[in-house]
Amino acid sequence: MRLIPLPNRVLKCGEMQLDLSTPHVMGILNVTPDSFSDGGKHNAKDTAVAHALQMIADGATVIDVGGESTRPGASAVSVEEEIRRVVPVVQELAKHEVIISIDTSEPEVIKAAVQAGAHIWNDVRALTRPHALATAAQLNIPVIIMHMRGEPTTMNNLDQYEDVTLDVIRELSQRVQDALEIGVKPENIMIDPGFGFAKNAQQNLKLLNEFYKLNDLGYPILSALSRKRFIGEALGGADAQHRAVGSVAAHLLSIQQGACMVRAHDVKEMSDAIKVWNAMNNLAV
Ligand code: 9MG
Repeated sequence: MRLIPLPNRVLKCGEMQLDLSTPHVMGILNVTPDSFSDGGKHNAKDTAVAHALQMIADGATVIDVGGESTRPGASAVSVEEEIRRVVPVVQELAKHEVIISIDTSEPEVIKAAVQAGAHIWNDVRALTRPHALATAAQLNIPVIIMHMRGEPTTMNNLDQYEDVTLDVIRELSQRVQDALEIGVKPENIMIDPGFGFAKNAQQNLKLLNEFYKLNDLGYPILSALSRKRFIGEALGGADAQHRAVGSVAAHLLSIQQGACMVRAHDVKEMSDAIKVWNAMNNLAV
């Protein structure tokens, strides 16, 4: 592991700007039917928005809204259904001072979401769906290009690497190159090594230990480790609800190595950890 200062860079998100010289928390807002089902007591949209507002109060500067579950075994969702889940929430969040990212691989979903006020495209499939590259160039918004092999349904059989870190860097670099060639601006690109996507526990740990090597690509880096299975395994088999501290620790290790944004469920805990990290870094001695 090597310590790396964060880049002096700004991400332009519509009228807002994100200063990437200090780490940011991206709060996770899943708007799949199972995420906010409370037996019909509250409207699912209102419950989702209330959760997002709480994450903002807890320190999130970005909210990542997702209407498709990428867990292995999750059922496919139509574009129309994804739009129906995501857009009303985005319309509501756009009334607040927060940067909205959309976790989708579908060009029609991101177009509808941007129309409704979203700022960033977070694509776990790295703009591989038909027309995705051209749409990213045309929308001229920041895009998060994540490393994965195959699809969430097939990725677990695709974890053969010579050297996981170097292979991820090479494959991400190719996706970035494809984006640049079609006209995506370099200042709109963020990268993400895709922890847990087509990687086993040992490979995820090696990637975390060598996270600093991703800086060689020259783009701001998102790290998304929150409650992932390998964190649970490192904790001796903790279930998802008991992985907050392990996730915060792993995220901090990635921040030390250059991550300028972390995608988190446990926003308050993560923000507190970053406050300590910032205090340490701003020491004038
Ligand atoms: C939506 N989503 C789930 N896991 C993710 C990860 O590791 N990175 C990014 N960018 N998005 C993710």
